[in-house]
Amino acid sequence: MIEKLYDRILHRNPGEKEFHQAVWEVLESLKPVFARRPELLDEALIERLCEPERQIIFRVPWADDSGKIHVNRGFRVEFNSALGPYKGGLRFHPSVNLGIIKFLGFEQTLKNALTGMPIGGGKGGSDFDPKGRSDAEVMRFCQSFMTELYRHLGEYTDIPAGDIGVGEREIGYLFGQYRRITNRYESGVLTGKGVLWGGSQARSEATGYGLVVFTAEMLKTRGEELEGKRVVVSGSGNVAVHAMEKAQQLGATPIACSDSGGYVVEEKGIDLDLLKQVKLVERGRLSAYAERRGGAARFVPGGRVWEVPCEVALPSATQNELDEDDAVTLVRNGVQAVGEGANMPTTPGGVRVLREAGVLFGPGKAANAGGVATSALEMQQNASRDSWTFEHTEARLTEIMRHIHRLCHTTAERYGRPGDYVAGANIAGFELVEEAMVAQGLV
Ligand code: NDP
Ligand code: 2IT
Repeated sequence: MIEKLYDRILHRNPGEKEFHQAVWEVLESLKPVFARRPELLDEALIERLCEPERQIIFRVPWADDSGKIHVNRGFRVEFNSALGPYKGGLRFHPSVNLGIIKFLGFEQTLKNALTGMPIGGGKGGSDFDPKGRSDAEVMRFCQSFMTELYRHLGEYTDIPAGDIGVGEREIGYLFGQYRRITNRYESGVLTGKGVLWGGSQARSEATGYGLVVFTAEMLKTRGEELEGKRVVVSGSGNVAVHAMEKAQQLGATPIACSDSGGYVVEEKGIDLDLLKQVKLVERGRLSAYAERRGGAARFVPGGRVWEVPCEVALPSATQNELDEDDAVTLVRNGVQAVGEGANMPTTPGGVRVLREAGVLFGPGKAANAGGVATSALEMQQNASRDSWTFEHTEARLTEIMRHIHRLCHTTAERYGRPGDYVAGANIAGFELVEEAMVAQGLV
């Protein structure tokens, strides 16, 4: 039955390979649920869950600094609003297409359910490449993007945030344009804002921090702790840098990270202040970080960061960046835990190798949910016109991550799959969304 269902979804959404992959992983996990509750199939719950409520595709014309005109494509997939308004980030990267946004929106729906916060799932973005563009060009692009998107948004309707290529700078330009068009200071319409103008403390740190809290919770189930462990992270953007920061605070040593040009390894630990300066402030290359560290760091152009031996691996760049061969290398080098900071960074073959080797594996929709959970905390602060301290916000984030860990752990046990966080996350997320959908009639 499940395979037939998957076949129908495949044919209905041709060419969207990342979306197919995300759906298949969830369907596979749900087998024990259908075995216990076959009526779910009659109610076409899966077909409904896999069909976005609304998909918006639009033209984004803009002029570069020399006056040359460019046309990009904008997307917003409003996936599921059973639990709350659509919520999820915007990705600006040349690889963006409908299939990628749909996979992200599908994952987001289940992830947001796991947080226990009242948020539905959505995702958006554009094939715009911000690399090498001036601030003025990025601003004009964001203004053009929002000039179409604003009509679909609202604090009770759809609330975007950042993702790859979208951070506080882009959220600022987008918010400014939304405010001008609507003549409303509607803080709750976007999250990831600057703290001066309605943003939450700890939002930029939240995904990476939450990822490390989740990974530490997994280790605890085996009587292990992060302290003293070597951590390898892929990417060197928002999620990666803050994951390294929290790992270091907890006594671990982040020894390697990467960007699209290669990886850097530094056995004594990455210099996080310099890394932040180079990657987050100057928007430079990791190779420049290594140059500035002199002999202390080694840069490997085009290399796979998973070659670096470690006990904890945190893939935090993009989808399908840790494959079967990488997993074999990690296992051979003695990895104990893998926590996904990115969305779907591990290929199905990679997941299989890690699981068969008994490595603790935290799937993205659970392990990286701290970002969107803190976005929901930002919405709470906006709704009550309040702003919390960093300490209070981080304490809430930590509590939410522990809750998600417990939920995944106990759900996996309840279905006879102890220690299987993939099954736990997919089943727990599905049960929450499904219950809300059924309660609301045929939606
Ligand atoms: P950033 O844009 O801040 O950083 C992305 C990093 O990943 C950069 O180092 C970038 O390298 C690298 N990267 C991106 N695409 C590729 C690619 N195709 N090949 C190789 N390297 C790549 O993004 P974030 O840190 O915000 O996001 C990272 C991941 O985390 C994404 O998968 C995102 O969906 C996920 N995520 C983000 C959340 C958030 O709150 N921001 C929340 C939950 C998940 P380079 O600099 O060379 O481009
Ligand atoms: O993938 C994700 O969870 C995000 N990019 C964050 C979404 C959000 O709305 O904060």
